[in-house]
Amino acid sequence: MTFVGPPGLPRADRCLVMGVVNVTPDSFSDGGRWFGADAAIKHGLDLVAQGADLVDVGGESTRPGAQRVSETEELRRIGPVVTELVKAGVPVSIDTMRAAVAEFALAAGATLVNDVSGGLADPQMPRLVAAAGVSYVLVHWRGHSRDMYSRAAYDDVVSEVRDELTRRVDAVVTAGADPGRIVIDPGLGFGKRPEHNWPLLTHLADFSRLGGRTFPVLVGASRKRFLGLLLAGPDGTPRPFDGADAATVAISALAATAGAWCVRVHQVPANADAVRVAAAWRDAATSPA
Ligand code: PMM
Repeated sequence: MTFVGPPGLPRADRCLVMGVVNVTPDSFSDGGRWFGADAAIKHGLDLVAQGADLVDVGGESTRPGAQRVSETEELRRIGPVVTELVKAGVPVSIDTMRAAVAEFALAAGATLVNDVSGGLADPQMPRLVAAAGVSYVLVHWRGHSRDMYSRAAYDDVVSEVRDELTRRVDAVVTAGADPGRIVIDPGLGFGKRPEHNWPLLTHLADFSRLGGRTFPVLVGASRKRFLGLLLAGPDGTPRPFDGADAATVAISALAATAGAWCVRVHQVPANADAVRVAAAWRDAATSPA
């Protein structure tokens, strides 16, 4: 796998760290904490000061069971946050399934569109990404959060997710997008049960080669429920999300060692350390002793 990402995005000789700014009242782990624009802007700046290479701003929760927000409300949430972070020189990714929201953010200076629906939620998205010539995170997805577990059935999760991602890449490229600007994400937790996420993680390299093309891979494991379940107490109670940060760091180290291009995380400092450890590990593994 490759650390080289699409043009126009931060570059490093290691896996990048994307810090999460959820401007939502109801996201899984941090809903409500950065809901006001000022708090969200400060949080984004703090994440960069802590070592984030870019910041992912989202105005719609995708936690399991979440209902959709209106486009107007999503724009109201992300607008000032994207605008001010860009003004401060922060590389901004916009986490949205809506072409109109992506379009607003791009006009405000965002450099990456992160669409957890892989272009399925809004048929305008592939065309927008193509016309804008912007980099695009294409995430594996089978349907909206309100009922996504009903679609979480796989015989062979790795090959089915690969096949579905390949079809989405073809659709986005057919709409005119530059394949060199696509980042692939296996979509941990999106239409996946906890047991589906582990084989996806252990086969990350399989997602960097799709349909004869090579792609950078992004991993979004941070604080997800499958980590809380792994770390459940003796009575089976899942570990609360904020007790899953060390497990997230472990995943970041392992994913970066496997060659992931970027990890999307809520807590930056220890993950920024983890990707540096992974880079040293990879370098030593490939250099003569
Ligand atoms: N997960 C969430 C939101 N956006 N984007 C990408 N590319 N990959 C993910 O796995 C992903 C994402 C949900 O997480 P949160 O609501 O806890 O931030």
